[in-house]
Amino acid sequence: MPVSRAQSSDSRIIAHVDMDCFYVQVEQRKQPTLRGQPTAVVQYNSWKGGGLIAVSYEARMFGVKRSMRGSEAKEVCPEIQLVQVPVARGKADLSVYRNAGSEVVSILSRKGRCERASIDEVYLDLTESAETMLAELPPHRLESINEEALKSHVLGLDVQDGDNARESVRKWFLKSDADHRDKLLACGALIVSELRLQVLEETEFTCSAGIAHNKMLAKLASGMNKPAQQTVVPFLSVNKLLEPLPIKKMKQLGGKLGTSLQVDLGVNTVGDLLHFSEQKLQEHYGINTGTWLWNAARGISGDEVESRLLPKSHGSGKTFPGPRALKTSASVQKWLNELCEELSERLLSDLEQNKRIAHTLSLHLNDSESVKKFPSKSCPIRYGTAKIQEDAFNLFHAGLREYVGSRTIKTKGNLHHGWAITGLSISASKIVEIPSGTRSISKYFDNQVKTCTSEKQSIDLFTQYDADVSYSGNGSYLRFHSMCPQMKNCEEDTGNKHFMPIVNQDKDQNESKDESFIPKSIDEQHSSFSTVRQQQDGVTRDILSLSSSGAELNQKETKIDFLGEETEHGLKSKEQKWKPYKEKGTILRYFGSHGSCSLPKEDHDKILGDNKASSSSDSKVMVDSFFEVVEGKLPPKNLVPRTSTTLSGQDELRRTAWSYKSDEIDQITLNELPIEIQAEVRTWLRPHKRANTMKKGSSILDYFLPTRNS
Ligand code: DCP
Repeated sequence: MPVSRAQSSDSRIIAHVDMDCFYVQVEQRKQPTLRGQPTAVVQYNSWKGGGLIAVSYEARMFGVKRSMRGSEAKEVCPEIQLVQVPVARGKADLSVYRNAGSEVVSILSRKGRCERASIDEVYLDLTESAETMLAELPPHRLESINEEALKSHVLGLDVQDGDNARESVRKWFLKSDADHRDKLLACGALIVSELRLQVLEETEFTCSAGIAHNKMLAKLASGMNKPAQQTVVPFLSVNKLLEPLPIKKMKQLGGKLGTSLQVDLGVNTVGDLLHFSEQKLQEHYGINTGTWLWNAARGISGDEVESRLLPKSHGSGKTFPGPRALKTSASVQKWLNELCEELSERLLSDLEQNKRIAHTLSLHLNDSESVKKFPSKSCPIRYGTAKIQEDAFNLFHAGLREYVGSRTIKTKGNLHHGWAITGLSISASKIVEIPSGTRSISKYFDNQVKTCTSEKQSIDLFTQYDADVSYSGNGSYLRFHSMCPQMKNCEEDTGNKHFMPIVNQDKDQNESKDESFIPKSIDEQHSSFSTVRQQQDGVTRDILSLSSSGAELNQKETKIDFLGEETEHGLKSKEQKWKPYKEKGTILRYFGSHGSCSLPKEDHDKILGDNKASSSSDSKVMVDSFFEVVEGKLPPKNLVPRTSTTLSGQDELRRTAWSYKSDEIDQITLNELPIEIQAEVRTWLRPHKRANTMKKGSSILDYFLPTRNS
């Protein structure tokens, strides 16, 4: 149901930019010989030449439509060029189009808040830029108006033919006594025309745009004059635009609500809707929807342009029409595996490029042969292809149980009666950015790693992390667990019990739970996340856990059985546990292992000298040494300040390992910590000057560990 939002101002300048026959343009850029030719992009399924999903404007002139199949298109336009969508994993691979969309977004976002609405659509809030332009160099003081802007369609302008139209538009731009809102719109139109030119220059793509005072009107306008044109909606022309509009063309009215307006109230156009009072509409559709409808009919909409350059979710799906419907668990699993592999790649690339993680995995299925709806299911996401595949398949079974009732379900390729999957899609949503704090900490230490790597070891040694992160009110808890390969054997058995609450999407039962999975910080591109419920100090917590790259790590994690059973895969032996205190000091361990990273075992032993010569485990040596440094057990001679000028070989090793100075650390990072912690970290990072006060339960540890009562 639409949500009514108060309109903050009727002077906002909002643009909606929509790429023209987008997939075709992407293909034409790849193959320039296709430019100017009737072209269409067809689906992977080649039956009857494949279904058309994008049609060039040249082909449209021949009557080619998106609803056609390739063979039909050939009939109406024999010279049409049909380009097949790229294929990967036996299905359409849209990454080339997605990436092309991102190129455009990066250009459009230069002038204002930018919301990526789909693969080829963007909303822009240009209010500030337009106001600045109006204040500093309003259109009527411009020496000339660019040609692209002069080609604008300004609704309500009375124009007859091409030349006059351009002259009328010029006058409209230059009108110095225009209404303030129109002046702002004129500025917005100029800005959009320049942006569109930049898009063309930098990407070779054309786009069309609508410029208005809100999103709803801008979106309606952008499609009015395509391709490669823009349409402006002055305030006084809103009614003229809306009144004749078929009701179903309005955003959010294409479905049941629009049908109800037609059937129940006899409303066929937006103009018809104007005859109903707000109260009447509220009586029919409730207070909120009633008000929304009343406003929409008058072009009033308070929807804000959200600041979002990246997609809200990632999804991968495939349809299996008619005889290709999936009827066995094995076939569903095969395709789920393909879809999950793609999803996993996209999640990792999002993590790598944008430092974002998703929280919810959802499975949607369609059985078009049945009237019964296949229930959508979701659960917290665990990163790593194998885990996503496993979880997705378990979601399928959870859905299937519900769908077919209590009958026994066989899972090994046996034919099932009573279901046929015609659509399968898996998605990852609730995507959040990882907070910057530890990003900058990591960046700092990454630099250290790179520095020391060139001297000592490969950076690859440090690409694996295992971290648990949970949020517990002000007692933020961050758990970083860094693993050099030689430390793997020291993995603690945390006793983590992974529970994957399967959420019935339709009921969204566990939605609120996900909030507790908000990570405080994580930064590692090859990492893998999972939500786990951990029993600690007698308290059960939901924790997002980050482990090294995906499937490979399954063997050292407790596996989840969706159907309630819990199985253990290669859990570490009890002897390999960390000491309890050390288990908790994971941020210290994180720093510690980075500090230690430059040191091969023998060097470590050298540094540790008598103190740790008899240690039994390489990794334990490193970690213990770090903790002993932190606890002030090691003599300060091991902590040589970076400023040392003449270094012996041993000193050189120490310098690389331990001499972090607070003034070399990104101040933003420190400033993000609570005041009392900042002071302590600074002291901590100058170990040679540090007083011997670090104890168990010190404030830095308190900060990074869960509070006892949380
Ligand atoms: N698309 C798709 N399947 C659909 C609709 C669209 O795969 N049923 C893809 C192909 C389109 C792209 O999304 O190129 C953008 O969709 P649009 O609806 O914006 O259509 P176009 O950009 O192709 O054309 P137009 O210029 O009319 O916007």
